[in-house]
Amino acid sequence: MNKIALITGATSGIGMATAKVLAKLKYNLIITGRRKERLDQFSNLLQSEFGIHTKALAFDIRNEEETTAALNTLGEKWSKIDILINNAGLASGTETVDQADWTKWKQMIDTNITGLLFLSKEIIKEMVSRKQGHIVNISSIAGIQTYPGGSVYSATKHAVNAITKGMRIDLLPHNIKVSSVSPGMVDTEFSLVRFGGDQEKANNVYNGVDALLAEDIADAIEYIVTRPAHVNINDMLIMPTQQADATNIYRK
Ligand code: NDP
Ligand code: 8X3
Repeated sequence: MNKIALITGATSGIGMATAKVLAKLKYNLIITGRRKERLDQFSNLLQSEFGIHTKALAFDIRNEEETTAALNTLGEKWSKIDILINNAGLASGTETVDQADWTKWKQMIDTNITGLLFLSKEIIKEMVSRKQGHIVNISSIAGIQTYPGGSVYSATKHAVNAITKGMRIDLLPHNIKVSSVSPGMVDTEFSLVRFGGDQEKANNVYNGVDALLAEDIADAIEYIVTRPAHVNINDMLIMPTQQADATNIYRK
């Protein structure tokens, strides 16, 4: 029987590329995101292109009731999740702390931390009862380094790193692997979202840089989830060649 993976935030970018990689490995996939039409279209594509079963769950990960309702539809067929990819997340704005936009801060905290925790908690229960599972949390270079205008986004990714380490310790007796991937700049919809749909500002982020592609991160995730049972990759920090760290970028 095919194994099952759940990927949050599979309507674009890293989540979408990861879904394709896991579909190629013949995982049946639960994919999530808010944009239902995109999700359903992608679900159909995965079925036809890779011959796998899929379940598309459209919900806002910040909303506990929506998340619970979505997970309650999994039933016997879909509840035994082998791999959980906690990918849904965002940065919103680049305001300095004195110019705080509370709504944006709250959106990042509620999505990147609270949403990740709430969904994981439900899925971990089943993994513990079966004594098997692998959780991969998508963190960031921002989880290691804070940069101007990135305080709260960076705080959320520092939190993801703390949660990853805590999960790894707590789940040690239950044979559950916990990994994280920490990318630098990846050319996805991330910057478009960060700048509220301003395409020009988003393009400027990647100006003169060969940024990472979503497929590069999916490739790393493929490596992480295909290691032998006795090997766990704790974290992978992956940068574009032209980016040394969060603030040192060489632009051609
Ligand atoms: P994208 O904007 O392309 O994808 C983000 C995904 O998250 C979308 O599928 C989106 O789905 C989902 N999402 C966002 N908010 C919610 C929500 N409230 N409820 C449910 N789903 C949500 O960006 P990336 O692929 O780049 O980002 C994926 C992860 O990678 C994020 O955690 C990000 O922080 C991290 N990352 C990104 C980097 C980059 O440079 N791109 C670098 C390092 C880390 P929908 O809009 O349909 O809800
Ligand atoms: C996204 C990369 O450098 O904007 O996590 O924080 S960065």
